[in-house]
Amino acid sequence: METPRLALRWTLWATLTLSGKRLGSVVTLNGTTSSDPDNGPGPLTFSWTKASGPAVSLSGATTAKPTFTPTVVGKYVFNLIVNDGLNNSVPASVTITVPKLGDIDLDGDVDLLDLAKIAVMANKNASGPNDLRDLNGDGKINLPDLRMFPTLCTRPLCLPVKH
Ligand SMILES: [Ca+2]
Ligand SMILES: [Ca+2]
Ligand SMILES: [Ca+2]
Repeated sequence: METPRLALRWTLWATLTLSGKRLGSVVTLNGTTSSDPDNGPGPLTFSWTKASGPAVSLSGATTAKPTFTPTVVGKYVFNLIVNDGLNNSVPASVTITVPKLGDIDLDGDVDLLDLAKIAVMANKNASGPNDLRDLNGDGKINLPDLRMFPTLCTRPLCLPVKH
């Protein structure tokens, strides 16, 4: 009895050094690199479940690429099991970090260090719908995002915690 091999990979945006996903944007999970060494007896089927994290509705939980829209800050952990018509794979797990809107460096605070990371990208296109630096989610990193920033600061005067 062999077990289907399974691989998870991040979507397009995984190559970013920014590992978080933007609050309020659709996140796509991707199980398409899962494989079965002998391609049978049946085509691979997919079963995603949420292992931990805030309540969320996963759309397409039996497809290769389900989606969800995080509306709450937190870490979302999903498990994927594939089945080849006979056997289940071992579960693979993926963690999606969704920081506060404006927390670009993922340290839990929204402060001037985060603003600096947005400012250096000013007038560029966002890397995709999950780009943390596109605060208003319009696909561009520009003045409206910089204007929005002060409303998001979690620190007095937006000043970082001194280390
Ligand atoms: Ca097989
Ligand atoms: Ca931060
Ligand atoms: Ca924007």
